[in-house]
Amino acid sequence: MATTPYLTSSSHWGAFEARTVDGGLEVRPHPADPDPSPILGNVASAVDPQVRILRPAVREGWLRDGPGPSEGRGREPYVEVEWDELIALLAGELRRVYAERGPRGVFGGSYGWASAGRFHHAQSQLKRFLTCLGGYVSAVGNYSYGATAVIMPHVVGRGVDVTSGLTDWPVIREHTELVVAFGGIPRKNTGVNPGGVVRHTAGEHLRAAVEEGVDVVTVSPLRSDSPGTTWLPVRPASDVAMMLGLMHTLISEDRHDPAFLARYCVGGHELTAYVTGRSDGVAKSAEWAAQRCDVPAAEIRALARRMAASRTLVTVTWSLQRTEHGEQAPWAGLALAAVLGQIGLPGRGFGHGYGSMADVGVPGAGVRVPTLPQGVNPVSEFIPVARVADMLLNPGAPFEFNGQALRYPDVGLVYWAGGNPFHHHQDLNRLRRALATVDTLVVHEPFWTAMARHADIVVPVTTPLERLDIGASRTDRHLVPMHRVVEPVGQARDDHAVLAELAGVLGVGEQFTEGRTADEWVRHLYDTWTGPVGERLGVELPAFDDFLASPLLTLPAPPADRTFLDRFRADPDAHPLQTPSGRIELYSATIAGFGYDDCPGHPTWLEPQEWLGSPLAARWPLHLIANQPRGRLHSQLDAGAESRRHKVAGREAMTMHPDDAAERGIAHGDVVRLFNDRGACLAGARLDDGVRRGVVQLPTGAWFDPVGDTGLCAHGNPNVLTRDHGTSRLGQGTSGQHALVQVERYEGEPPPVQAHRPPEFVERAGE
Ligand SMILES: Nc1nc2c(c(=O)[nH]1)N[C@H]1C(S)=C(S)[C@@H](COP(=O)(O)OP(=O)(O)OC[C@H]3O[C@@H](n4cnc5c(=O)[nH]c(N)nc54)[C@H](O)[C@@H]3O)O[C@H]1N2
Ligand SMILES: Nc1nc2c(c(=O)[nH]1)N[C@H]1C(S)=C(S)[C@@H](COP(=O)(O)OP(=O)(O)OC[C@H]3O[C@@H](n4cnc5c(=O)[nH]c(N)nc54)[C@H](O)[C@@H]3O)O[C@H]1N2
Ligand SMILES: [Mo]
Repeated sequence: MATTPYLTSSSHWGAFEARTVDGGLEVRPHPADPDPSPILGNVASAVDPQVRILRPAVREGWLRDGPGPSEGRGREPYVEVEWDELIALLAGELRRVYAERGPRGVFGGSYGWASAGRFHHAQSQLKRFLTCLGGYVSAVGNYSYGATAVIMPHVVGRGVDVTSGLTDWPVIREHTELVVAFGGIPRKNTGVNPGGVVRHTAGEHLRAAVEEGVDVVTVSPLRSDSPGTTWLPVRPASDVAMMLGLMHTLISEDRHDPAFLARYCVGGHELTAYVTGRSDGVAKSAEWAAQRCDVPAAEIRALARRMAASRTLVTVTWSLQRTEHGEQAPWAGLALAAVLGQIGLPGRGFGHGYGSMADVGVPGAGVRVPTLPQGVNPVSEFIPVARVADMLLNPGAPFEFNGQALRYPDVGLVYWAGGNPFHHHQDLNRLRRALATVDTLVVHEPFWTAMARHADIVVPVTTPLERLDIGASRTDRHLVPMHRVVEPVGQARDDHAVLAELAGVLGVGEQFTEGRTADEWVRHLYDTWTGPVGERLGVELPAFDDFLASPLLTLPAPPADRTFLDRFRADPDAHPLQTPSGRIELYSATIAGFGYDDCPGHPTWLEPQEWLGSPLAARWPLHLIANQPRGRLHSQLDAGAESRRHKVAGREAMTMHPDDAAERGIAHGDVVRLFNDRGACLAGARLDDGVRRGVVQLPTGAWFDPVGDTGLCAHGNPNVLTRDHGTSRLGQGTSGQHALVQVERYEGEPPPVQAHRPPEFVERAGE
């Protein structure tokens, strides 16, 4: 047997070691990881030629007719070409678009997680390249916490990071008595963070906290989000109503902390007037809340009393803000903690994202990590990232964002590297129509994802297993050498190599590469990092070759004793927040001044269009939760063993309550159809009484598999069903976590899943 030695590498779900045995890949967790993610089970599929793009390819119609809007995207076959031809075609098209439209005609927003590795980070490479060419239209924010990222700077100021600067797990274990967790603390998500963590500790902290007696009350439609104590199966999208009901009990029973509100907050008065109904005539009582959230009023009252009597942490998962009016849940959660008066005390107060990411509550080394400089993009036009289809369908149209009145840019060329919009975006049938409008769509991908299958120019690129890099994350204290474990699959090249060659042809080669090869860049990034960081930390960091020869580099441990907003609590005059008032803004005059009815000046209950309380529920009686998949990261390595293990009947698993299934004649293992006005998808049925009645759960990430032009996805991608609508005019984040749907048993022979097979290839016309 030809066996290579194990070499280290890394992923967003953790570091690992890999070797080849007779050409096949064997992967095992990094020895330093006490709690490796099961998602490592997918890594071996990264080199599977069945799902890899093996050669450069061009859409038949684009090759024949040249650039222009086309319904052929996602429908026509591909012509495989030589690299030289691909580079010439792409360089020619970039030259044309930059000459005819200028940099404002190129969209380089290119959102997505790509792979771990600091130098070969696809977005950084692409943005640096497009900046060399004169710039590009960019995208701001992210899909993860787009609403939070916009609202929280108004509420607690720019200097406070509510997604990673939170109270550390050891402080929670020592001080917290009661956690009220809206969205739970889902263990399934704690393997992941951007760049990866080498030593996973969040899951163990969570388990130990519960074992040591921290009482976690999980407010969620899914029992699996709970670490094990009390489960309150809330109606989806009603959390803000429940939070207001809790605040009402606290205030009306005088269990709140008016002194805290007066000293540390502005807007306590407006909030109280709203909660009690003085301002709008509607008291947000426990009964009022119960009608919306389906948690009985007596339980809401009892919980509020316990919260006031305990050292209480209120946490909100990020999922709650990936919904219509998503700004309200984190804002109301923070307001609830403020009404309790416990913010800034150890183990008490507010958290946002425990169980959303591996590094929440786990401090990093507090130093920057090596990064490829992207240069300064001279183009100021941008979109909020989740408004991409709106931009393509409505160039020039006005839109609002965080107090600004803007217009959508008019782009002709869309260049994507390191993301999968057919994973992350909503209303995928609409996205197809949007992508049909552009002149040219360029996609760099290792795999034949739906995004690659909609591209005009398909650029086959390597995965991290095929290149040398540095694994590191802003919020970890370990760096891992990422070795070249295998040769490039097929004719794949590194993103960097392709862009470097294009840059050369387009006359900006020196600017892009600075005369370094990829490996020289990796060494350069490391060498220029060690000096200042070593000095700052007061340690001697190893030379690059010694780093490469080691399993990992560990930076000194910071104290894990952070308490969110403790300095502010200790002295708000000496440590004011960077808000207009210097205080927590429970009422924001700035936000109120924008005049948005979908995001008023204080946390407000705003009914979404799609929830079980809306008129639409008569037609679409089930609330879909489209959350993160347990068995993979997003759509990455969907064909891998761990991802497939969670599928049912060869399709993504949809989980529903046995009684909802029985009403529809659905049995475990059946193929089902989920549908609404926007589209439909097939899935495999899983029955579980840990799903609240009236709710179905279908995670994101099954590779989109459109069946002709029927609007049906054969594989189970929930984004055919979700609505492409901003959270509000303030944040314009994605609201893809929720949708109303109906589900039925699929009768007859279901269309086969084609997503993991390559597209159709043809010879060039005339050959
Ligand atoms: N309905 C619904 N939709 C959602 C969400 C939800 O809750 N519900 N959640 C949203 C969230 S939080 C997020 S973060 C997004 C995630 O959305 P994405 O980040 O777009 O999803 P990924 O599947 O990680 O896509 C990364 C792509 O990059 C490719 N890739 C990997 N390495 C490389 C490389 O080195 N070079 C290149 N060129 N490509 C590479 C992968 O093969 C993959 O296709 O999805 C969002 N979408
Ligand atoms: N295994 C795995 N882990 C991941 C990822 C992955 O793809 N796979 N992606 C990573 C990324 S990019 C991100 S941004 C984070 C996202 O982290 P989150 O946004 O926290 O993750 P989700 O799984 O989408 O949602 C968490 C839970 O919220 C619950 N929920 C949904 N709607 C409601 C509601 O209206 N009310 C209440 N109370 N609960 C609700 C759902 O039951 C769901 O399981 O996860 C990260 N971790
Ligand atoms: Mo995310």
